Amino acid sequence: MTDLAAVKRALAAQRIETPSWAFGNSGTRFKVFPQQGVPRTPEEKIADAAVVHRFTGVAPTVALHIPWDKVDDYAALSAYAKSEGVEIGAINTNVFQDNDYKLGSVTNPDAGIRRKATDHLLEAIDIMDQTGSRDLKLWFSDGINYPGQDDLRLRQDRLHAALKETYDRLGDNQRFLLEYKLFEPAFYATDIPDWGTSYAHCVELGEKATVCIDTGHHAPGTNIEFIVAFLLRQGKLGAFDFNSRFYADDDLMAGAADPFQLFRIMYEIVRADALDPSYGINFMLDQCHNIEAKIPAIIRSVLNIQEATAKALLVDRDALFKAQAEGDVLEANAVLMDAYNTDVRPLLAEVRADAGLDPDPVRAYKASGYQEKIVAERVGGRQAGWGA
Ligand code: PSV
Ligand code: MN
Ligand code: MN
Repeated sequence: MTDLAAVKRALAAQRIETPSWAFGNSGTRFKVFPQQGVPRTPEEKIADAAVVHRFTGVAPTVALHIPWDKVDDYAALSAYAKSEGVEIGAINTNVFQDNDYKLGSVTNPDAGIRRKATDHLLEAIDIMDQTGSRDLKLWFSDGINYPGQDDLRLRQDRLHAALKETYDRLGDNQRFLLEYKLFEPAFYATDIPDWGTSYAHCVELGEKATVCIDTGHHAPGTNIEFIVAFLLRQGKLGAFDFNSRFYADDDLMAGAADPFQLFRIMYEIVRADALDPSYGINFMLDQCHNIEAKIPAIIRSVLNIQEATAKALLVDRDALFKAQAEGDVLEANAVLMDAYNTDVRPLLAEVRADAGLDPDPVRAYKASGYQEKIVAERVGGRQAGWGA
C-alpha cells in the first residue's frame, strides 16, 4: 500500500534546478529564431528563473554558464538572486567556444591551451566561492574527428591532469559534476564519451568527483535507468541534465519525447531513496527553447519531471519486490505499469494548493501578465551563449 501523505511530502520537498541559458534565445546551427522579451543580462535570466519558481514552488536554484553569465561582482549577483527568491546553483564551465579549442581544451596537444582551459575551470571555482555554489559542472567538447589525429591515451592523461588540478582546488563543501556525451562536436572519438569514462575518472579522483547524466547524451536505445541504478549503488551519481531527445542532443523539454523513460529513471531514484535534496543529487534541466515560449516551456518541463516523480513514488514497492522475488514476470511488470498509468495531475494539483500555489502553473503564468511585461520592457534580448 502506498502512503499518500508520504508521497505528497516527497513531492513538496522535490527540487529542480533551471538553467540560465534556457531563458535566452537559442536555435540550431541553421537558424536562431529570436523571441521578444528574452533576457538581456544575467540578472534578467535570474528574474525569469525566479518566476518559474514562483509558479512551481520547486525550482529555487538557477545554474549559471560562464562566460555567458559573466558579471563583475558575483556576490552582488548572488544577493540579487536571493532578493528575487532564488539562489545560484551549479556553475557551468565553457571551454568550447574559443578558437584556441579547435583541437581540444584540457586535452589539447598544446600545453599553453591546456593551461588556459584549466585556468577557466579554476576561475569557475573562484566564482563558486562568491556565489556559495556547491557544484561545478564540467563538460568538455574535446575529441578528434579522424583516426590518428591525436593519441587517444595521451589525451586521457591530459584530461586526468586537468581534472586533478581542478579537484584539488575544490573547497570543503564543493564538488564537481563530470558530464559525458556520446559525440558532437567530435565525431570519431570523444574524450569523455560515456558514463564509464566519467565514472572511472571520478573514482580515481575521490569523493568530490561525481557523474552528471545528461539524458540527451546517449545512443538511441541506451537504458539510462540502468546507468542511474549503477551509479547510485556506487555513490557516484551527482546530477542530471534533464532534457528530451528524439535523435541526439536535441535539448527538448524534459519528459516530452519519452515520459515513460523519465518515469523509469525517477523510479530508480525513488528506489534508492535519493529524491530528497539532502541526498545530494542535483536535478537540473539542460535544454533550450527554440520555437516555443521559454518560461512556460521551462514550467512545463518542471511539471513533466514532477509527474514522472509522482508516478515513481506511487509504485507499490512491496508488491513489486514480492512479484520479483516470486519470479512473477507479468505481475511485476503490471505493478510498475499501474503506477505509470495513474493520472497524477490531481495529486500534484493538491500538493500545489497545499503550498499556496495555483494548481495549474502554466495557466497561472499565462494569466499573470509577466510575459506581456517583459515583451514591453526588454528590447534587444540576447542569444543564449552562441553568438552572445
Ligand atoms: C553540451 O551538449 C551540454 O549538454 C553541456 O551540459 C553544456 O554545458 C550545455 O549543453 C550547454 O551547451
Ligand atoms: Mn548537458
Ligand atoms: Mn547537451
